[in-house]
Amino acid sequence: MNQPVKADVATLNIPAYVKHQKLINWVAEVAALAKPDSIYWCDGSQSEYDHLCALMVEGGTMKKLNDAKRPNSYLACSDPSDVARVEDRTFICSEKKEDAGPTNHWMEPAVMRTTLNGLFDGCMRGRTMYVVPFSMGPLGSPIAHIGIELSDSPYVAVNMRIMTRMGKAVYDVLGTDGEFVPCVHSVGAPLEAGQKDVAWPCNATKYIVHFPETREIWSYGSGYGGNALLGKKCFALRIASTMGRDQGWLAEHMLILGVESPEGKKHYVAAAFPSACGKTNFAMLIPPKGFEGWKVTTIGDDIAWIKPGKDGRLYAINPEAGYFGVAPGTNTRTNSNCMASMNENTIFTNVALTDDGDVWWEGLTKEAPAHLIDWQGKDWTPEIAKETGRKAAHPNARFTVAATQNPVIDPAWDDPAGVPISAFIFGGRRSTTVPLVTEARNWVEGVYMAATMGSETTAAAAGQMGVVRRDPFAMLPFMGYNMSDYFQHWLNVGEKIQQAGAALPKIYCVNWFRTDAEGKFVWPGFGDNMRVLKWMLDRIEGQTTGVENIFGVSPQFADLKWDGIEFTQEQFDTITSIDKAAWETELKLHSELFEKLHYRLPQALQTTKEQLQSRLNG
Ligand code: TSX
Ligand code: MN
Repeated sequence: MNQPVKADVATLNIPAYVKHQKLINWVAEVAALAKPDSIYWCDGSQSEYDHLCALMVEGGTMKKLNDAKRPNSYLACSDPSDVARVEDRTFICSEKKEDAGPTNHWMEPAVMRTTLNGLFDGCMRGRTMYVVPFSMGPLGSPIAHIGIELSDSPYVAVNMRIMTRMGKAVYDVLGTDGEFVPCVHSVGAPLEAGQKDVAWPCNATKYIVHFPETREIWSYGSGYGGNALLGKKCFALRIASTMGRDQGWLAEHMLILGVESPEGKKHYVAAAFPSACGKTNFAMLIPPKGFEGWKVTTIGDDIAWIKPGKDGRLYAINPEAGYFGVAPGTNTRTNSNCMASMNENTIFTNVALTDDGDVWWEGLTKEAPAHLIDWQGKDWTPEIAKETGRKAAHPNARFTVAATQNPVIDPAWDDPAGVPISAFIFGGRRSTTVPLVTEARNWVEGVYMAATMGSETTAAAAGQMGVVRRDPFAMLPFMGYNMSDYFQHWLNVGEKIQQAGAALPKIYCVNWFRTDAEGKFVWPGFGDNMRVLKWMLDRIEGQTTGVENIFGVSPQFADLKWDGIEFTQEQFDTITSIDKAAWETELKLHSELFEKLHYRLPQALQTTKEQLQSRLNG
């Protein structure tokens, strides 16, 4: 043990089914640098998964939950310092700074490579390096892409098996010279000979680095979520967005859902919301009373890859194969489909442990259990919580679960061709100003809506509460290149669809979060979002008109189906009214954003803002 691995074929343990020399060379190179004790090539099998989980139970990283209550499920609790994505440690290392743009942290690639070479030198000593082959999207789909993650974290390996199509079948698609995105990950905690490991190794120094031109990802120091499961935010959004720009497609921070009417008319929509707006809940929505026979089904809850098809329309896949969702706040009322998904085969991270070996988090039940072990391993009681404000689960605690466990998974969720997108929805959490739903009159106006979308910060997010933060396309933390170039790319995609003579998806702006004078939410509840979805479908089918307002087309009270609830015209007015003074302020904030993004900002968006301003004045 503890002998540095030499980059020779003998110590690499290459399985016979790996026939890709460039890949083998790269694994050898990284091994020579990081110097793991051993290399393990993941095949993606159930027995391998079980074995790695058992290893982690033995090492203290995971606890096995009560098999009678939560079969084949585990709880992992992280180091208290390693609980979320680290945006200020996330870098886009394009050759030119302006290609990363003003919304990203940038460092010169050569400088960053020197830093990384230093950090990664010997960083896997005493550990196993896992070779994790994965496909983002259905294996072999023309919309899918392959990645290989090298990681010294078995927690990463097992989570990747749930979150992606992971396993040796990937090598069949890759062949001898197929393309893959190389992803290197280390927790940055080498072990000296005889040194005992900790439950959650990580490093105070963290780097989440993307090289968009060479399409590489290097991640150091964190074992958590988006920092470590590199297929997700790093690949499927940051790197894929640059691939999309170069190749004419879109990588978006969007859920995809199917809506089917009782008559069997079905449409797919993709929707972007910033964090803390309930994307996963929306993706698994249960239609309310009065909508019997309507069905909502899930394609994906977080990311969409969208490519033009031969007919010119846009087709979307979910590049992921699982959900890595926030647990707190999830319950049978907010998302009973999600709760059902988590009944078994689930990895929980940073939730609390009950005395009978199950899990609990804030918002799971009205009343907390009398005693728990909190996410930091300490005794927790409702009394202690009252005194200290300590949470049983970390607010960013997560579940990792396979998409196939979702009771409302869409039959086409794994279709390599993707599903045709009829509409894009952009939403935010706004207590004022932004009405319930508005349809853009054209593609450019829709892109404007998306570019200027904002959301009020909640307690869960860092910084002040209730401040509107601009989050263009909900992509601010996930953009792999210059935001203004990205706006232009969206405009270009729209032009191409029109040139192909295909129907453009409609674009909507929604806001479920308007409050009344007392600060209470006016919109009745989560399932009621179905009423808005139905109006969109009616619009797509040309069955309802709506009225024009200063920034688009909105429904009148009678245009929505109100069956099953009491909802008054007055309540409707409260959440659809457009306050001119508020919009004056809003437009100033749009101007601020545009000033920040002025370099290469598409003129069409400036013009749209001017038109909006003159309609407001007029
Ligand atoms: O997820 C949410 N969605 C999407 C659901 C399909 N949330 C939770 C956000 C935090 C993750 C929402 N919160 C939504 C929503 O549409 N709307 C609201 C605000 C709201 C909260 C409570 C009620 C209504 C609106 N009323 C009752 O629960 C009775
Ligand atoms: Mn997300």
